[in-house]
Amino acid sequence: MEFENIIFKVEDGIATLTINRPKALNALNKATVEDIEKAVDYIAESKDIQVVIITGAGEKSFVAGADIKEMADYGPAESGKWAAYGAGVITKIEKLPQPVIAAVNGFALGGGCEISMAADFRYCSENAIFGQPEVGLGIIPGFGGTQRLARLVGLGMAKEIIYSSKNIKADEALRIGLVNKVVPQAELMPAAIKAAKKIMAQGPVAVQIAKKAINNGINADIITGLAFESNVFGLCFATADQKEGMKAFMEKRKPEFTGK
Ligand code: CO8
Repeated sequence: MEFENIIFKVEDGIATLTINRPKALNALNKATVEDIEKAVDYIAESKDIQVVIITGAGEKSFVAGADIKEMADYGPAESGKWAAYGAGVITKIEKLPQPVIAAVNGFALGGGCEISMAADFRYCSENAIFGQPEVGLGIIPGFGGTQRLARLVGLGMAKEIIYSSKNIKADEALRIGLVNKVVPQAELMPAAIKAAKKIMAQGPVAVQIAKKAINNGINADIITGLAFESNVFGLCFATADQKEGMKAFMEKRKPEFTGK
């Protein structure tokens, strides 16, 4: 696969998608979002990829938002179309069957914060800065920020961040639950890979079913979510991994999962 604005590699079951426009602090122009979509579509069909890590090139920025220069002269129709397309690609990331970790290595502003929030969880470097600065540009978050931020950090916190274009530094991001871990820049990718490997040591089918149950439930009422959980809990017992996982427990050994 050929890409212009991302670096995509797969190694030992881990796909790393690096957004790579460092001169523009990895801002998302259309060509970059198209690259991301192509890689995400590939990942969704892959049987070899078990975990995905999304990061940005360089040590300054994860993604500094949608490309302001590209959209500055848009009218309502064009900008609405762009927002719907970008939001759709970001939702594809959220819906990937595999767990996705965002390794946020610097600015995660606007569309950058929004991409990171579509991951299952976020680790960041000490210099990371999160924010939704759109209202300062006379627009609002358009790649899912008004929806996902409130779900992640609560209504009041999300409203303050969005209404005031407030920058959230790494330590505050950790305090409000936007990231799970803050590490020095050099330790960011090793920490994300370590988290990926810990996930890969579990039953792969079970991990993907758990992701589906959590994501379906968060967007539904609890009764619907619990019903979905019971149904897919039952499905786990149709897998070889369930037989192996429980047998290994009883035989006091490590399970050897096959992902079937
Ligand atoms: N778009 C385009 N170019 C950018 C962007 C961006 N979002 N961010 C940085 N760049 C470019 C700069 O223009 C500059 O380019 P050049 O050297 O050619 O002038 C280069 O990157 C380096 O940036 P700075 O010189 O500004 O670097 P600083 O270290 O001084 O500042 C900041 C870093 C604070 C990150 C600053 O660049 C900044 O504020 N960037 C914009 C952040 C922002 O407002 N992001 C939100 C964008 S809007 C958005 O994401 C909406 C998403 C939904 C879209 C819906 C579509 C309709």
